[in-house]
Amino acid sequence: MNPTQTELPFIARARSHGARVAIFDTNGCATYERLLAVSERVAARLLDGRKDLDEARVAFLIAPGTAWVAALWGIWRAGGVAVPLALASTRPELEYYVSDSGAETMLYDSSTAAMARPLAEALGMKAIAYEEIGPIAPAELPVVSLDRRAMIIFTSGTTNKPKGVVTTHANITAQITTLIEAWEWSDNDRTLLTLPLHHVHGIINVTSCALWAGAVCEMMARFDANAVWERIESGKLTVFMAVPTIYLRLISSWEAASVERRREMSLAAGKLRLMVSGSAALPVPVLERWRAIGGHTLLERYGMTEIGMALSNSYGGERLPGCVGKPLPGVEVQLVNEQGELLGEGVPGEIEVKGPSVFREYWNRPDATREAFREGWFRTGDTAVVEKGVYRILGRTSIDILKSGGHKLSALEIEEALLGHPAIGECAVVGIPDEEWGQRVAAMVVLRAGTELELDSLRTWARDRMAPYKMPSVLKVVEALPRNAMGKTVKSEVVKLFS
Ligand code: MLC
Ligand code: AMP
Repeated sequence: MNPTQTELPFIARARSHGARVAIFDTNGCATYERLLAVSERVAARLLDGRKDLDEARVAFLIAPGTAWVAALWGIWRAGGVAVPLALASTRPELEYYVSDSGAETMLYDSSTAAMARPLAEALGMKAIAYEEIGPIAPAELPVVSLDRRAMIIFTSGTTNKPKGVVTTHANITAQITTLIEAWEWSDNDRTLLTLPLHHVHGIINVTSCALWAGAVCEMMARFDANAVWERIESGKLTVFMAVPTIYLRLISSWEAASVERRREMSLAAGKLRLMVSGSAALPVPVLERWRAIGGHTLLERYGMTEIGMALSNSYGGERLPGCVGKPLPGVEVQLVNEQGELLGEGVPGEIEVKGPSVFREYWNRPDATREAFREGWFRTGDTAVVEKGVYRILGRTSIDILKSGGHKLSALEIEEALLGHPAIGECAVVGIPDEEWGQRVAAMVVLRAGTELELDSLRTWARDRMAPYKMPSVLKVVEALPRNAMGKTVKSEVVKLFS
């Protein structure tokens, strides 16, 4: 902690950007001054006479836009820990996030009130509607040191319940500043957020980097390929970041346009200074197609909720297709074998990461936190190989972790939910390779005697129980799951049976 620090660095940055426009959303624009004023109001409302929230958790379910940023900043300025919730989550999922994080307050907006307010009431939380936070007597805001907890983002893993990843203000500052330096963000930039705001990709890489730099961040309520092309064609954007599925959607939209319009679209895309892909492997054919259409070799980088971004292709130099480049400034990366021994070039191993951007802990899970580190290095569970100093991701060490449309999913979590279906006696969930989604969620099930199950009815049943991206989109009913001599399901066999 810097002993002379009186306010968090992002606040000092925002002050220096003053009257510049920070955000464009569906309601109009907001300057940095306005963001500061509104977030101060949110902080005062949350404090409600207290001097400091002292790391109390505040969950918020708010659509992307000025309100979302003001909520995040307000929570931070009041000394709270922000728990951003996913708009796509179902009620049982939200209940879990709120209960597990021990959030005392729920902030929501008019678009989420129908879900958020009854949930908060049922759980005995304080519920605050963003629109109802009116002018309020200015409160003295606490001094929040950088080593304090700032945010909990839930991530699915090798357990059947998601874990809360806790980052401090220092972690978040490091996650932002490494990207500002590597990708040369400046106040001349203008970006477009199309990603959900419950993952680091949208929260850190797009929104927080833009606002740190004094850039303009346009925020869309949700991804829409045609609307993104319109913004690209406006000629105003300089930076765009997305997951591979989004680039595929943009390619389809381009292909559906007239020859004349395509020319304009391509010309406009070529004017951006930086286009980045991440959160899942970017297939080389997609990179090549985008190069032909958009005139960019997409900059692919590698990251994770627990560490922010770790590896990145070069901004100014050569970008190698199928590779994720080298460690970002301030991030240490190494490859090790199962015994934790360091590996040399050309030998595949697990990626371990160290540095100020690495998270502090899994919320309330000291054992999981301990297991996630080896001698101070965070064990990512991803396998890679280094060739001429450049990293190439080979996959995950656990078959139970899936990536679909850029969302990390736990097969175990989905299996647990599916076992609640009256017709399902046993099930195995796997990810099967898919051009559009990277992986598709596939469920193999053994039915209870006398029952039947179709994919459509399973998805209808699942709608109230899991977010759309977790729902199986492939179903196979079998007499028995492939099992080994110990009776354990052999997931690799399950995958083969789907192909
Ligand atoms: C949605 N659908 C899927 C699906 N997701 N089908 C199969 N697999 C999936 N994964 C279906 C829905 O059920 C629905 O079907 C239809 O597609 C439209 O659903 P939607 O919810 O409207 O989806 P859409 O808006 O099209 O979403 C696609 C997307 C979204 C790519 C925009 O998935 C997305 O925003 N992904 C980004 C996630 C992200 O930010 N990841 C970063 C993690 S951080 P029907 O039949 O009902 O019409 C991280 C660290 C790092 O990874 O390195 O960055
Ligand atoms: P999340 O836990 O949602 O933050 O997802 C992080 C995971 O996404 C990593 O552990 C990787 O498995 C995957 N990932 C992120 N970027 C890439 C990439 N460029 N290539 C392949 N996998 C990636």
